[in-house]
Amino acid sequence: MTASATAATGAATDYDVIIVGAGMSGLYLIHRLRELGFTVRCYEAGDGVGGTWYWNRYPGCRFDSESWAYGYSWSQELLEEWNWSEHFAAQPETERYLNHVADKFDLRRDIQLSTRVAGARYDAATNTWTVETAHGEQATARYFVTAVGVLSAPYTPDIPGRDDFQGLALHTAEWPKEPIDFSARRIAVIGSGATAVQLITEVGKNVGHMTVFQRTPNYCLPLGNSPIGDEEMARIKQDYPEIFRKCRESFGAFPYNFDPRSAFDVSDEERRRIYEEMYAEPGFRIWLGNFFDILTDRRANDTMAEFVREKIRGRVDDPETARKLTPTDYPFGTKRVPLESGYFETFNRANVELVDLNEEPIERITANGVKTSSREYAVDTIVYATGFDAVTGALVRMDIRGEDGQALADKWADGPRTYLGLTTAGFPNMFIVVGPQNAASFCNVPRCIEQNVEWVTDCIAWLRDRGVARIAARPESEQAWVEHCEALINATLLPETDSWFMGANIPGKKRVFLNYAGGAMEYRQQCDDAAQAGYAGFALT
Ligand code: NA7
Repeated sequence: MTASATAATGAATDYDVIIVGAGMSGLYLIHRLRELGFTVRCYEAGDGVGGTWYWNRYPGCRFDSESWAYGYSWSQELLEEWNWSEHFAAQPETERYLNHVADKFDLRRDIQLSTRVAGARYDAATNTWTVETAHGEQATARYFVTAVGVLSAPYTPDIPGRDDFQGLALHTAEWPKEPIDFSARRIAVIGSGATAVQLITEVGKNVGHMTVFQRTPNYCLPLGNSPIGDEEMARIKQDYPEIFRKCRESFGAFPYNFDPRSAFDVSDEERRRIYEEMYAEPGFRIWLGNFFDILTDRRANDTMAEFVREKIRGRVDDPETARKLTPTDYPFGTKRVPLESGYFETFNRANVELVDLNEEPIERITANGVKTSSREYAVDTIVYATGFDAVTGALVRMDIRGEDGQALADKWADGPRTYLGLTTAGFPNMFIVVGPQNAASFCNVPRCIEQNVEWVTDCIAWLRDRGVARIAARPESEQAWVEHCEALINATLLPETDSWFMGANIPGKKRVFLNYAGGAMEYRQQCDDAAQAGYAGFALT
C-alpha cells in the first residue's frame, strides 16, 4: 500500500477514500474520485463486479426500469457504444454491461474482490477511518464511503426445521452461477414479491411441478418487454439528452411523471380508458405516472386497485386461484409493484399450484419439503424468494463505529437517522451512498446513484480544496431531516401497508419508512442547497 499523496490535512492514510461495494454506485465512485485526483480502494464481497446484478442471477431476473433509462449517463462514449437488446434487459446483459464499464474505465485495479468488509472504526485523534475485512486485513482512509445498495442483505425467514431439509435450498439473491434444470424437479417457492414474480414465470415454463407459497398477493402489472432493433437503438441514442432530461424532471427519475390531475378530475369512462391505456404500456408508468392522488387518497386508490383486481380475475382460469391471487386488504402501489410477463397465466398450468399461507400457514420445513397446517408438500427444491433486510440491513451488518465507539447498529436500533440521507451524526467523514432517507432507494436507482455520487465526490473535493479535514452532520440538522422524511411519508398511503419500504418484512425491525418520499427532484434540490450554502447543516473542522 502507498501512503495517500492527496490527503490535504491530518495523519497519513493508506488511501484517501475506502469504498465498500463494487456495484453501480461503487464503480462510479471509483471513476469520479480518481478523476478528482484521489486514491481509492474498493472492497467487494462478490468475486465479480455488479452488486445487485452480480448476486441476483435467478431465472427470469431482469430490469423493471427501461434499460436505456437505467444505464450510466456520464459517459457519452459509453452511451454511444452500448446497445441494449431489450427494453427491459435480463440480468446477464446488465452484468455484462457493468463488467464492460469496469474494463473500459480500468476500474478493476482499485477493486479487491472476494473481500467482505467486517467493520470500520473512526479515530477522532487522527480523524481517519480504519476498515477491517473479514480476512483480518486493515487499511486506513480519510473518508469511508458505503456503496452497499439497498437490497443486498438477503433475508431468509427462520422457519422451524429449515436446516432439516435434505434437498436443494436456495435464496434468490445467492443463486449459483451454473444453470439449474428444473424440468424434472418438484419445487417450492416461498414468497410472491417482485423477485418471485419473475422467477415463478420463468421457471413455470419448464418445471416438473411447482408449489408457490404466498403470504400476500400483489397488484402485479404487465412489464411490456420487447426487443430493441438496430434502428430503434440508434433513435434511442439520439434521444438520450431528452430521456435524461425527463428523468431529471420526474418524481421517480423515470422518463415519465405523475399526472397532475386527480383521478376524479375525469369521468369514470375517461379514467377507465386511461387505465386501459397505461395497462397496455410498458414499465412503471401505471404506478409512477398515474393520477397524483392514487398514492395519497384512498378513494382515488380504490379506483385503480379495483381495475387491477378485475384484470387478475380475467387472466386466471380457476376462480378460487384467482381469488387467492387478488389483493384486497391494502391500497394499490403501497408495496413495490411487481412487473410481470405472464405471471398470472402461470397459475393456469396443471403443474403449478398456489398455497395461500393465510389459510394454511407453514408450520415447519421437513426433510422432504414444506409442512403447512393442512398437509406436507414433498419437494426436492425450496426457493426462498423472501427478500432482503432492505436499506439498512447491509449497513448495520457491518460493525461500523463512529465517535466514542458508537455502533451504527445501536444508533439506528429505533430506525435510521441521517442528514440528507447521505451522512449520519456521530460518524464524521463517512458518506452513505444510496442509503436510508435518500431518494435513491425509491427511484430509478442509477439516476439517483449518479446524483448521490456526484454530491459526495464534489463534497470531498471541496473539503480538500479548502483544507477542511473533518465534516460531521450536526445533530439538529439530522433531527430536522428525520422530521422532514416523516412528514413526507405521512402524507401518503404507504405507512398503512406492511412492506420492506416500512422495514415491516423483518421480524423485530423498527417499523419506520426507510426511504425519502419527496421525490428525486425535491431531494436533489435539498442536497444542492446545502452544498451551495457551503455544506449547511454540517460542522466543518
Ligand atoms: P420482497 O418484495 O420483500 O418479497 C418477499 C416475499 O417473501 C413477499 O412475498 C413476502 O411476503 C414473502 N415472505 C417473507 N417472509 C416470509 C415468511 N416468513 N413466510 C412466507 N412468505 C414470506 O422481496 P423481493 O426479493 O421480491 O423484492 C425486493 C425488491 O427487489 C423489489 O422490491 C424490487 O425493488 C427488486 P409478504 O409480502 O411480506 O407477506
